[in-house]
Amino acid sequence: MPNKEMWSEEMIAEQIKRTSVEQKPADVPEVSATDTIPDSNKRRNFLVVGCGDGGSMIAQAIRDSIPGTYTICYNTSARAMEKLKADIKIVPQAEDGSGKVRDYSKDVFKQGSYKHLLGNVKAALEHHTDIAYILVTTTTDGGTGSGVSPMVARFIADNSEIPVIVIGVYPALTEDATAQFNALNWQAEVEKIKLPYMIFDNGAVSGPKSMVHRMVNKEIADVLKVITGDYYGNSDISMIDSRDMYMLLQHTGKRIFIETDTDRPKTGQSLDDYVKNMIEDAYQPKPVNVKGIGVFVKGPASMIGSLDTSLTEVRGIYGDAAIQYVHVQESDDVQISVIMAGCSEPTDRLYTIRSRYDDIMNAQHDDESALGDLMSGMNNPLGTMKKRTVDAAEPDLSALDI
Ligand SMILES: Nc1nc2c(ncn2[C@@H]2O[C@H](COP(=O)(O)OP(=O)(O)OP(=O)(O)O)[C@@H](O)[C@H]2O)c(=O)[nH]1
Ligand SMILES: [Mg+2]
Repeated sequence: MPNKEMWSEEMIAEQIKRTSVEQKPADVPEVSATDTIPDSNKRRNFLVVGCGDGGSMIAQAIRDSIPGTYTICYNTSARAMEKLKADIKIVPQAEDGSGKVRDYSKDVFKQGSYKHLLGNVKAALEHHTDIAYILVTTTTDGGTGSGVSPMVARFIADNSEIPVIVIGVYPALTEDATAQFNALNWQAEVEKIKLPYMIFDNGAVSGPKSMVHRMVNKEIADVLKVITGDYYGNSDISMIDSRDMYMLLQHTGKRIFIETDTDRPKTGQSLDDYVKNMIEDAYQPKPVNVKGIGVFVKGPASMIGSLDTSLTEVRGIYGDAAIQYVHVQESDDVQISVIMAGCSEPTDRLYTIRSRYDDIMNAQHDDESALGDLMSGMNNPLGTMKKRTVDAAEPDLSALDI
């Protein structure tokens, strides 16, 4: 009987195959099965890379709400980062904001920040081997986060093996034309980098800015718990495990819409109706052309027994998904969630951004200066003054005596 050290690769492969189907002959030493059978009850932790002010605040909100999250925040403004809670903060020296210019932010990043960022991402992945997804969070209408986030996400995805998801927030329609312009440019770049992404929307909430930010950030952290496994555990009824989640998020990819709620469906209310309401109320543009759906239902036996998880009506409206995973779990508390992946761009919302931009720009008139008319026929009452000569070599310090 060979001991483990003497096994050939073929023997190990054979043994892994056996353990994965749980056939363990008594005379062969046991090989840990954790590599072959993913533990579905394991948390799927995040490394979050926050870009810019808003993106870093979102990273912080996720960190506050989901234990096990590791955050790296990148910003061009050090002031905003002072109070921020993050595991790593990266601020390029001598920078102070981007002035809402996306290209400026990209240039700064390309000049060297990318090396610091990647070094820190790699170190984090080495120390935290339980990280399942990397999230790149950003607002889409400033300069810093909007400018760098697509290239940051692509760059990390190209240099690590962990799946990357981009999370962006569209601006409220009350933001200026530059904001609307930046958001459309961000959207175009995010489609170009071909990574899965989620969109949240400051325009979906009305109220004072700080409140809107807080609510949207909280919502982002909340729906992400559907991915980590915070909300759903093992179930002997029907299970979405880590591989299913990966297929939905990464393989189906494109735009991903996730929504979750804790209300119990009203008596007689169908799951279709419940999910339609959830989509209406989301702080995200509605899903379009859905290709993959994950349905999660957790609740008492009386509730889960009466809900039809096929979502025929929802699929009729938002896209008849080619693949559907279902999780049903008996539990005292209620949690109902959907993941809709493979969505097309949220075209309707993008049109509102464009028309807001047009409205502002069309309202801008370059008023002709009336000064020429006002001053015609006037002469200086003091007569013509001699032009003062300035000595370029010697500064005029006279003003300092005042
Ligand atoms: N949801 C949300 N939106 C925010 C937050 N902070 C700022 N915003 C919004 O994000 C937009 C862009 O602002 P910032 O995130 O500060 O932009 P930035 O990436 O730092 O880029 P610059 O400041 O232009 O260099 C504005 O419309 C803000 O109202 C936040 O914490 N959450
Ligand atoms: Mg900023």
